[in-house]
Amino acid sequence: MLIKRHQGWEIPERQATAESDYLNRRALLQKMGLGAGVIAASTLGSALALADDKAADPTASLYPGTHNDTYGAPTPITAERLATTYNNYYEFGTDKSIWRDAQKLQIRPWTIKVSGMVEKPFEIAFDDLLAKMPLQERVYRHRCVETWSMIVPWSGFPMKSLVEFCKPTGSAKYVVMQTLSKPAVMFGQKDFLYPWPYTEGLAIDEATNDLAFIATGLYGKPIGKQNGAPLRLVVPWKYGFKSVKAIVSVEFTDKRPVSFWEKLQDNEYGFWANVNPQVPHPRWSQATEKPLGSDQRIPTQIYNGYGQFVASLYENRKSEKLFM
Ligand SMILES: Nc1nc2c(c(=O)[nH]1)N[C@H]1C(S)=C(S)[C@@H](COP(=O)(O)O)O[C@H]1N2
Ligand SMILES: [Mo]
Repeated sequence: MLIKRHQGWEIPERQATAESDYLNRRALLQKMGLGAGVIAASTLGSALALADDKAADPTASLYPGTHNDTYGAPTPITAERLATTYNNYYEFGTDKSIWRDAQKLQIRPWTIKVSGMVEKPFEIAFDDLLAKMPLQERVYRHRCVETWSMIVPWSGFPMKSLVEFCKPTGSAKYVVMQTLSKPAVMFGQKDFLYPWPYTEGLAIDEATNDLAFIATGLYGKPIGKQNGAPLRLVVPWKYGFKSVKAIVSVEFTDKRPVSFWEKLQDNEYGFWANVNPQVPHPRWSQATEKPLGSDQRIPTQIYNGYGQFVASLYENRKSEKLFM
């Protein structure tokens, strides 16, 4: 199958950070004669696998998917090495260097359970779901509530495609997603001070906003375990903790869920958690952020720069704590 690669995320050379592994890989592929605008997806997949010297993934040839730059082409793209070795994933520990431990997680077979207010509850294997979804690549900003940020090329499908596939009934108002429970591997889950499993939710109109995304890939490949394989939420206008990893449950309900961090500390981490530089965290300012790999802080933007796409969701919710 031939696909046209727009490569919209590729940034002008002058903006590229020298250490960007992703761009270096492009250069390598070009040297191998694979850098033309139109190349076979399967060839790209195997070339990337080769270049990465990683074990084969049965879905590798699907990536990166059709490039979609409806939501812009933010730059500079964070070095792949940084985005895949500096992570938040409390199931594997409370520091940032969990990437090695996360490799122990088994992601096949992987079943997603769809329940609650749906026409008919069902379970589906991850690979079957992936085969039914329209695979795209989008470059998004990511802003952690701790004030670090990154810009990465996710691959995956719109959350709204997943919602439509689940067939929620008219009474469903929220969608709740949960991470796998596996304390033997996710040893952080043995710590009973945390309300495991990690739970997050969105209002249905947020989940069906086209910006909300389910990532199954990153940097043109299947997403790594440390970043939430095999599938994780990406809601770039909200603080990063909303973007739940390693999803095994999707439930539709008319009751607003209480999410993981909200249960722990509701005065610091709310349900809506939209990015706003004007609303400080109780213990620190949110006015600026530090891009991974940079030693200079930059101003943070309202809705993390995505206001034109999502601000209207909150017009009738002004009485809520929208920004914490
Ligand atoms: N299951 C689970 N999902 C999670 C987290 C977590 O600890 N566990 N951390 C969140 C936070 S705080 C952030 S900033 C992002 C980090 O994603 P990344 O490691 O891919 O950058 O994942 C979010 N999703
Ligand atoms: Mo975060």
